[in-house]
Amino acid sequence: MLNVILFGAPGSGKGTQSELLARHYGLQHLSTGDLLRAEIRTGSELGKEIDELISKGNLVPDHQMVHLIAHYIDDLPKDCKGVIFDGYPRTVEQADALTLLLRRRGMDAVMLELMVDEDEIIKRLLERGKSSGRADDNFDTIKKRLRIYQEVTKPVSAYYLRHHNYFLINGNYSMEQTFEQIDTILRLRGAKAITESAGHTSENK
Ligand code: B4P
Repeated sequence: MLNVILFGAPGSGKGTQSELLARHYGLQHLSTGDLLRAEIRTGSELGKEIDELISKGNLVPDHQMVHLIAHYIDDLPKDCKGVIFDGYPRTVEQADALTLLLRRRGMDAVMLELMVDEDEIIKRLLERGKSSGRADDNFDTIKKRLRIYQEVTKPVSAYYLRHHNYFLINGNYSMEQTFEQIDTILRLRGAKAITESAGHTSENK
């Protein structure tokens, strides 16, 4: 299985690149942000608590996130080729939990960190805010999320660097150019792209 952690600051393009990768390699895409927003839309008590946190730019507590990920991994289909973890882990505790959950199943994960300049991030998120309807896509909340990212989330990359499962991607380029960098790394690691033709799926050598 090919498990990829797409890591980076808010707005660095994790969701965008995850969608391209999921299509190209036939991987499952787990966006914790999307999962949390889906819970908010149900109107449940849990959803209300999550809404309160996310809209103010805070992280959801580790125990809730770990619970969610454990269920997700348990429910993966038998023929799963791998998972893209988009937005998880965001703390060292979450990284520890993921390592254990994967190790129990004889798996590991590679981290790809998207590095993007702060000015570019703010520009992208303000642009996204014009149509996203997301309560966290405004200047003050973006600045707060970037601060939390530096203090709490960024140390997670050192964790993967120590285990030699880490690659740095320059995410300042266009979506296509950024994807090319990721694709090159994954191909060098032996990943195979899928191509859909005439109703069947075949693998590129
Ligand atoms: P997420 O939903 O994960 O989203 P994000 O960090 O805001 O954005 P992402 O990096 O995916 O950027 P995108 O591709 O959209 O997090 C939301 C919140 O959920 C968190 O703040 C937190 O509260 C909570 N949460 C999620 N996971 C959690 C966890 N594990 N623990 C605790 N809390 C958690 O790109 C941004 C914009 O840029 C888009 O409009 C896109 O079109 C554009 N763009 C992307 N790439 C571009 C490029 N190369 N050039 C130009 N524009 C580009």
